[in-house]
Parts: sequence; structure tokens; C-alpha cells
Amino acid sequence: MKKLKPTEKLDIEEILKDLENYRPRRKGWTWRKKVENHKIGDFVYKDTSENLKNSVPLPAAKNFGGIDPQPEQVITTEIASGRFEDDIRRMRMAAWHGADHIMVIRTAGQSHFDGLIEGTPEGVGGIPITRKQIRATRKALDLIEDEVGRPINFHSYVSGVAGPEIAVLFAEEGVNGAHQDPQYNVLYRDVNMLRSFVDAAEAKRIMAGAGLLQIDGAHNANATAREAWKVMPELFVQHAINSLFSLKIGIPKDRIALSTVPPTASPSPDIWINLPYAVALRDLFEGFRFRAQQNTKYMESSLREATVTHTLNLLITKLTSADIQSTITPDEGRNVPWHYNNIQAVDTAKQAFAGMDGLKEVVEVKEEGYLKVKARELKERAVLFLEEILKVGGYFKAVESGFFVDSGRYPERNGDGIAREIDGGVAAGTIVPRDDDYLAPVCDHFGENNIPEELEKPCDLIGGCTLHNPDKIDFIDELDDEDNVHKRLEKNKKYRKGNLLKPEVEWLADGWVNITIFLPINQDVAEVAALEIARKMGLKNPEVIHKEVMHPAEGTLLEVKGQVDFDIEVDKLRIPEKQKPLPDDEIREFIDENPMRVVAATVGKDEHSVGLREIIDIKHGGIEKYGFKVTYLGTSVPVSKVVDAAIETNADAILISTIITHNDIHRINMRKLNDLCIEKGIRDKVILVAGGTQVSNDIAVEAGMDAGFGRGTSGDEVASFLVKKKRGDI
Ligand code: B12
Repeated sequence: MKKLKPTEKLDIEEILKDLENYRPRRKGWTWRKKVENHKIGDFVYKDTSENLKNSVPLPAAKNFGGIDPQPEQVITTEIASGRFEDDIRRMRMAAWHGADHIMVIRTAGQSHFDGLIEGTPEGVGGIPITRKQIRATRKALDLIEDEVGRPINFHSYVSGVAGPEIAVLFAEEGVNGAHQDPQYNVLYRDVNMLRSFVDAAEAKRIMAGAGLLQIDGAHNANATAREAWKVMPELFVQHAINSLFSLKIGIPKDRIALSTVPPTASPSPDIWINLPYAVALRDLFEGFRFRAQQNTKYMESSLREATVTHTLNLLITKLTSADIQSTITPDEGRNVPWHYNNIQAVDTAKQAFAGMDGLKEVVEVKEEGYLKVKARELKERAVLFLEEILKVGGYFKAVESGFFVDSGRYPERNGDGIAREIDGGVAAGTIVPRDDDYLAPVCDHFGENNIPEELEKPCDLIGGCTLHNPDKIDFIDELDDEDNVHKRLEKNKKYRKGNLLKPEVEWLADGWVNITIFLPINQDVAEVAALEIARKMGLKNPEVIHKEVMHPAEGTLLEVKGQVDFDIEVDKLRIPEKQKPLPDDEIREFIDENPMRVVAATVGKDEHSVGLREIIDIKHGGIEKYGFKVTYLGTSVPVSKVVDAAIETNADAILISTIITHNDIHRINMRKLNDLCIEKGIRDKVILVAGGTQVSNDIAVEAGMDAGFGRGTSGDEVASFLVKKKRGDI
């Protein structure tokens, strides 16, 4: 398969080609490699891992030499578009931003299917986990990991009544991690308790054999309980049950990760509650791995609020050392996550971790006082909980009595726990005891199996099982003539291969855009008005997805999503040609032979000098280094004074900086400069250049300048322009 090129899109058809013969090249989980005292650019990092080969750094990185420090934690992103062909494009973006643990959410209801499904049907809130979908995804991820230069862990769920079958599928197809926790099936999917634990034993054994990382499901209890911070003792109990069960079945400790979510969120006192919980958990479960999940329970529609909650969660991770940092899209509370929000969440983690690098070398989590007392109290409550489970006759009895997901702070009980019957639930009565002479010639199979002792592995009896001989796997391509990837690709071909472009947030060319509106009115009126505005703007199916009171009477902030129903023809767009700066020597040579004088100032009542000085000063690589003679007049300079100075010095060019743009003052200043130069008769011989954060070449030219330069301009670009203009090239 052809390598990916950073400038080319993933070719989905190419990925689907010859899929029946694709084999995963690696099995099992991969951790990041920490680099001690890692020198990156001008800095030495304490807690980072190896750099990526290709990546997109944080926006501010351009001020720091483009560095892109990668934290030591594995970073997770959860993907749930429902179409794998769109998921994999999202995965590629996420990997470039620093995600190396890609979790694929399953379609709603898959945990009740009692077998595997095939083909590439579309899912709801996730994809149907089928061999073809995961093989294609693994193949794409193999290409993506070569592109970024780091292994990518692919992950999904081993739960429901087809759990063991899914575990085999994952082991065969090179999936690297999975959620597996029988308590999850029991409490949230109403799968029969006995069936769930028997299935879990089988699934865990298979996962152990293939080196998958297992993540438990305890975090779902905080997502379910109304006051999640009260269920902390139960969370320990759930972690304990699943971790020890897994250990006994043979998963090694470093492949067992506890899924832990800080139970509360601000405005409750976040650190005060969440930190002792995290400390107690690490104490109790030493040697296991920790997967820190971000809190979503209290997230509604504010992206800002979610991002702050998540950043506080990252502080907890940093103080208590989690191994995996899971990121949740900040829009999870308001819609099916949009792909760019996956990326924003990964960046939030990357940015916060880079900022907090070395924190534990300068700040210590106190071992005495409140933290110790509180952590001890939580552990005691958990131990009492476990003792009570034993007292009532064990785990199944405890579930029958509604011990779990009760919103009381243990030992208090509110009586609102989830109770299940031992012989109730999905797939009740389906467990069949094995005969005394039971023999299954397959590997990584849990429990009694009469395999002859002299065999190296059970499947030698049949010349290899599918785990050892992948050629025995039956690859079923598609079962549904309509609901499949090929039909979907056919429909959107013109956007993938053609000349057409449309906005998207979930699926290619879905047409969704998001607009932000402030209305100076109360929220009830604002909501209706915002929809009307969106309709008048031509948006179809508008929906208010966020509403926030700025003041009960003065105004409301809203975000509205809507769809556009037109396409953009890419080849009809006029793309401004990127001007390449001239080579340094060429500029210097020209200025040696044709000395140029320049007058420069920040104009109007503007005191911002930093930008213009970067363009001029020799020490910043400004135009002086090429020999331009610059008369710098300073800041808040009237336009007339700039023109007078240009006449006095017989200048070849005028450079003005205009940062403040309120009331279009930047356009007014540019026009004034042009008009005055015309009035004084020098416009023909002087080159006029303006710059500033909101200045673009188009705006400047429209206001009478010869050129305009915005954010991120460098001296060589301005010098090149001046030389080309003087030479008459442009
Ligand atoms: C530093 C700063 C200040 C400093 C300025 C110190 C100084 N000596 O320059 C101080 C604290 C004094 C200041 C004051 C104010 N500031 Co101020 N300030 C900033 C800040 C934080 C950074 C600007 C900066 O230096 N950037 C770094 C340089 C390198 O980037 P740059 O300016 O974009 O320059 C580049 C390009 O634009 C271009 N360029 C710029 N000029 C030119 C000229 C030419 C000829 C060319 C070719 C290219 C070029 O090339 C440069 C290099 O790449 C910005 C916010 C931000 N993060 O951008 C606000 C910002 C610019 N300030 C702002 C405001 C409103 C003010 C105040 C009015 C606030 C107040 N009410 O008091 C006052 C204005 C005072 C006055 N009379 O001018 C606003 C402007 C909004 C707008 N677009 O109208 C900003 C954007 C902040 C904000 N979001 O509100 N500020």
C-alpha cells in the first residue's frame, strides 16, 4: 500500500482494496516512550515523550520555533461519527495533533446482538463493529502511524452478549485495547449476571493472549449517579472487582487500566473533592494503570465551560500521574461530537500538559493533613462496602439488593440503585456446563479443556486456529446491498474526487456550519430571533445549540447550527498566489546597488510598536539587515507627519502600522495616507505599505496601499516586496 503524503487526502477506495488479504502488522498495546530531560527547541522538558515525525503544533508554537512537545501520557480521542470512512479522516487529523489511542464507539444497541455482524452498515452514535470496518480502520491507522512516526492504539468495546466473539475478532484484527467489564453489562445493559461474568472470563483470556490493554467501566457509575461525587466509594469497589477478576484470568497488571473520572466539576470545589479521590485510588491500586477520563456529567452546551472542566481534570492527572489521558470533545453535551472538536480536545490536553511540564518537581501533593485524612476516609468506606457485599452473600446478591449506582454516600443508601435478578436479564439461562471430556482445539480459551499435555498449543490439533493462522478467517465483505460504504462513497464522490466543496462537521459534505450570535434581548426572545436570523442567512434546519445569559435584560449569546445547500466550485475560486520571498543575497545585492530609504511609523493614536519593530529591526531579521535605511518615527504619529518625513528624506517607501481597527480606523488611516501622498505629489514615487493584525493585502490595496501584511509577517517578505516593486516586477 502506497505511503500517505501529507499534502494528499486519504484514499478510501485504496484502503478498501484487497482488504480480505490485509493482516495487522502488530498486536497488543504500545505505551509512549518517555524521554528524560528532553531538549525541544530552546527548552528542556521533564515529562515528555518522543517527538512526532509529522504533526500540527499548537497555534502559539510559531513563537517558539514551531515546537510540538508530546506529553508522556498516551492521549485518547473517542470517535463516533457512525461512518467508518469519515471516522478514519478524523483519526488522521487527531493523530497529527497528538492522539495515539483512538477509541471507536459502537453503534447503539450492539451489546444486545448475540453474534457478530458483517459489512459496513452505518451506525447510530458510533459504527457497527464488524470485521470489515475494523480491518479497514486498522489498515488506515497503520498508514497514519507511519506518517506521524508513532504507533497508534486502536480501541473499542468488548461487551454485550457477543463479548467473547468480539474479543476474538479484536485479537485477530490487531485491535490494541478494549473496554471489558462484566459489571457494565449487568448494570447498564441488563445482560444476565451469570452470563456476563462467564463471557467476561472468556473475553479477558483472549484479550490477555493478544496483549490488549483492558479498560474497565467504573466511570459509568459517576455518569449515572445524580450526585456523582457521592458514589466515590462504590467506584473503588467496581474497580476492585474487575481488576482482580482480570488478574486472576491472566491479564498482567500493566495491561489493566482503571477508568477513572474526577467525579465532580466546578463550580463545586473541584480539586478539594477530586484530588483526594485520585490520591486514594492510586494508593489502593498500586501497579495497575490509570486511564484518566474527563468529566462529562455536568457538561451542557458551553464549549468554554467544558474546556475549563477538562483543564482542571488535566491538573489532577498531572498531580497524580495517570498513564492514559482520555479526551472528550467539548461539544459532547450538545451534539454528536464534531470532528474539529475531537482535535480541540486533544489540543487542550497537549497544551495543558506542555504548560504543566515539570510540575511535580516544583509542587508536591501533601502527604499529611486534609488529603491524607480524606483519602483514608474514602478507602475505609470502600472497604466497608466490600465487607457488606460478603455479608449479604457475595456480588450477585449485592446486585440483587440494589447496592450499585445508589446515589447515597456509602454507607448511606438512597434506595435508587440498579437492581438485577440472578436469573433475569438478556440471555438468562444460556450457560451450558462443559462435559467432563470437553475439548476445544483453540488457543486462549478460558477454563476446563482436555488438551493433550504434549501439545505446544491447543490449536496444533487442527493445524492452527484463527489467532495463529489468519488464513482460516472467513472474510465476509458485505451483506446489505444498500447500507454499505460503497453506496455511500458513490453518493459523495463529487466531493471526494471532484471539484466541489461543502462544509462538514461529521460526515463529508454534510453542510453543517455554526454561527455565533449575540442579541441584546432576553433569552426567550433571543432564541426565536436567532433562528429567524439563521433562516434569513439561508441556513437550512437551523437549531440553537447553545444559549447563555449575559444579563437577563441586556443580552444573550447564542450558537446556531444550520446547513448550507450549495456547493463551492474549487476551480472557480481565485486563490491569491503565495509570494515567495527573494533569496537574502538577491535583496542585499539590489539594495547595495539601489539604496532605498524608508519612513516607518505606527499611525493615528496607536501605541502598538512591537509588530512594526519586528519588520524593521535588524535583531528580529527586519529589513534593516538588508541595508534599507529606515527613519522610524515612533508610535501615535499623525499621517501628515509621516508624509512630511517621507518628503524630507526623499523616501522610496512608507511603512505604516495600524493595529487598532475599531471603527475601521485602520482603513481610514490607509486612505488618508494615500490621499495625502497624491495631494503632495509624491504618490508616483513612493511605495505605500501597511501592516497590522487585521490588515490583509486585499483590504490595504482597496484602501490605496501598494500592499498590506497581516499577522505573522516577517521582514524578508516585506523586503522582497519592496525590491520587486522598485524593480518593476509587480
Ligand atoms: C502588546 C499589546 C499591547 C501593548 C503594546 C506595547 C507596544 N509597545 O507595542 C499595550 C499594553 C501598550 C497595549 C495597549 C493597548 N491595546 Co493592545 N495589545 C497588545 C497585544 C497583547 C500584542 C500585540 C503584539 O505586540 N503582538 C506581537 C506582534 C509581533 O504582532 P503584530 O502586532 O500582529 O505584528 C505583526 C503583523 O501584524 C505585521 N505588522 C504589524 N505592523 C506592521 C506594519 C508593517 C508596515 C508591516 C509590513 C507589517 C506589520 O507584522 C508583525 C510581525 O509579524 C495584542 C493582543 C494580541 N495577542 O495580539 C493587543 C491588542 C493589539 N491591543 C488592543 C487594544 C484595544 C489595546 C488598547 C486600546 C487597550 C486599551 N483600551 O487601553 C491599548 C491601546 C493603546 C494605544 N493607544 O495604542 C487590541 C486591538 C483590537 C483591535 N484590532 O482594534 C488587541 C488585539 C487586544 C484585543 N484583542 O483587544 N497593547
